[in-house]
Order: sequence, then structure tokens, then C-alpha cells
Amino acid sequence: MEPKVFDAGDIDIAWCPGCGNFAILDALKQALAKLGTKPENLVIVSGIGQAAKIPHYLKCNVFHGLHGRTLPVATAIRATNPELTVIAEGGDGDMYAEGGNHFLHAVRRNPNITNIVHNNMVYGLTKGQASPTSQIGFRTPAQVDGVFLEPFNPVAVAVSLDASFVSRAFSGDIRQTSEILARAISHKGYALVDLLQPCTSFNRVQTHQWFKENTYYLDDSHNPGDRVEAFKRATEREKLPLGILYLHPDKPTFEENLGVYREDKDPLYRRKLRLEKLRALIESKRGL
Ligand SMILES: Cc1ncc(C[n+]2csc(CCOP(=O)(O)OP(=O)(O)O)c2C)c(N)n1
Ligand SMILES: [Mg+2]
Repeated sequence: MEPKVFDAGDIDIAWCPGCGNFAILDALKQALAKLGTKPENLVIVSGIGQAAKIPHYLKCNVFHGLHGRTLPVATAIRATNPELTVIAEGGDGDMYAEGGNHFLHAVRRNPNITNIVHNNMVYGLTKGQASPTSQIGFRTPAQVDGVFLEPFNPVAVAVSLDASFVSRAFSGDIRQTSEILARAISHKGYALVDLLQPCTSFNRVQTHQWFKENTYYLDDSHNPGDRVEAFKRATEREKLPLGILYLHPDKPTFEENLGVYREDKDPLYRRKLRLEKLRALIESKRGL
């Protein structure tokens, strides 16, 4: 399958020239084409932000919802129709700040979805305030004395919660990023891709060059099945490791754990709503 299958057609793209989002869009199309995903079977759920505009630039089904609320929507879509490929995608603010609570519990629930987070360490859409992943000392018009909080570390948090798949990528390397994305999308269970990305307009510190100098790829000596080792790598600060940090592949997914699928595998969306059963249930609870 060719990546152009996912082209959205003649559409104005709102991103700034040089934005890492263009490379992420390319890498995602390549990964989806490699996996043979059909646009009609793909749903991208996004929130609010520059990153969250991505499903509008792709041919796929889209749910563009509230800021920070991608993960519960994506979890529900997948639970209702386990035949779909479901991606929850957005920025570091969308996913780790406004959606931070959902992030923690999506990891715990382990729905079979892919969570792609464009991490430019800044709020891009709202013109450059600090995000939870902004580095200490980062000055903005809102953080005039510079950020003094320890940055939120999504990969370490995901490993600590025993996530099923934890990875980090860099938009400057399209080939490696598309490989990581393909592995994440084909993984059964919740898969995090924390995708480092320069913001050319509002983050003049973490530039393309900064990411090149401050990252490195994990090699074969890293065993992603070793959780303690993965946590050590995830908490490295000198240089940020890229690649697959942690894997716990055989965890039951949220959908598999749901009672409604125990005996009947028919997707929920295909089943008839049994109003009389619901009415009887409500009646049985009256006066309790
Ligand atoms: C409930 C709510 N709070 C705040 C906002 C304002 N807001 C819109 S996007 C955004 C942050 C965007 O940053 P990020 O998710 O990192 O995306 P980027 O633009 O950097 O890709 C904020 C705070 C909002 N739309 N809704
Ligand atoms: Mg951002």
C-alpha cells in the first residue's frame, strides 16, 4: 500500500514552515501504509492544539473533541468496535496536562489503542506558554522568570504504571519514527509514542539541533522486557533515549476484560439495544 492512500487531498495546512508536525504526518502515513491499514478502518481521536490538527490532514475517520479528552473517547470507540485501528493523538499539553489524569488511567486500563504525543515541550497553538514537559529555565511571556518545575516524564510514568508498550521517537528521523509508529500501532494493548518535535515559532531552545545533540537510539543491548532497566533508561536526563523502552506484551486489554465480550464476541455497535432489559434493571433499583 502507498502512503498517498492517506492523503487528505487539496487542503490548507495551518502549521508553520519547518514544524516537526510535517515529518510526523509523513512518518504516520508510511507506518499505516506499511501495515496495510485501510483508511475506512482507521479512527484518529484528537483534542486541541497544533498537533491535534493532524487527523484533518489525513484520510481517515476523525473525532476532534475537547482539549485533553482524547483517551477516554478513543478507549470507548475501541471498546464499541474492536475491529478498528484507534489512535489517540495530540500535543504534550493536550495529553500530559489537560489530559494528564486520563493518561494515567488509560495506561492502567490498557485499551488496544496507540497514543501518539507530539512533544514540542511548549503550548504551540496558544502561542508559547510552558507545557508540562518544558525544561527548567525555559522562559516564555507567561513564565517570565523561567520554568522552575521538574518536567513531567511521560515515559518514566508509563513504565512505573507497567504500560504495555512505551517508546520515544524524534520527528527529525522519519524512517526510525515510522518504524516505531508501525510497531506501536501493531502492538496489542496501550502503546505510547512520546514523539519529540521542534516548534520553530515558540520553542527556540529545543530546536532540531538540540534534539539531535540531546538524544540517542537504544541498541540491541537494551532489553525492553526488563522493567527496572527500562525505568533507568526512562529517567536518563543527560541524553534522552529513543526507541522502544519497555514492553509488557501479554497483558489482557481493556476490551478483553469487559464482561460484555466474555461470551459474545459480536462488537457492541452491532448489537441491538434491549430497552426492556434496561427498563427492568432501572425498575429493580428503584427504592433501594
Ligand atoms: C479546557 C481548555 N483549556 C485550555 C485551552 C486552551 N488551549 C488550547 S490548545 C492548548 C495547549 C496546546 O498545547 P499542546 O497540546 O502541547 O499542542 P501544540 O499546539 O503544542 O501542538 C491550550 C492550553 C482549551 N482550548 N481548553
Ligand atoms: Mg506542544
